Amino acid sequence: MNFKRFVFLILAALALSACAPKAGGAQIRVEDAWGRPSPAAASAGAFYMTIYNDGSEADTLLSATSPACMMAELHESYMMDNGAMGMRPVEGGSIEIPAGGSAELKVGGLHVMCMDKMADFKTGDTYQITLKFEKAGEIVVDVEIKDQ
Ligand SMILES: [Cu+2]
Repeated sequence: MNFKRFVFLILAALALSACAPKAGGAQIRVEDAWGRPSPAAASAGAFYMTIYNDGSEADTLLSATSPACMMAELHESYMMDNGAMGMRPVEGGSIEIPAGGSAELKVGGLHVMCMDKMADFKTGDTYQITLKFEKAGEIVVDVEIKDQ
């Protein structure tokens, strides 16, 4: 093996190891991101998804942004004093994803509130949303608009 080839192999090995997931830490995976169809006249819409943490450290979803929304907030639904369902920003403004666990954003529970929507949400449309995690950093997810 000549020296040049040796150097190439070392560099290739380094490049590969840079791509491998880090041992431990938070390893975030987002599945089934979706939202209900709604006309642009409806000023807000909700996005739902399940966020898995396959790592050994808890991580925290800090915020969300999307070109489909002027602003996005992390919300929770709750029972108001009068028995009706209301919603509000989550306490502390963030959602923890436990190590080896998951957080389910679902109808009647946690959700990403898409405020001042920039578009009609039509069945079959897909919008990108960027989720920012404390440890995992930014993760871009496709949200599918569908009836469910
Ligand atoms: Cu909401």
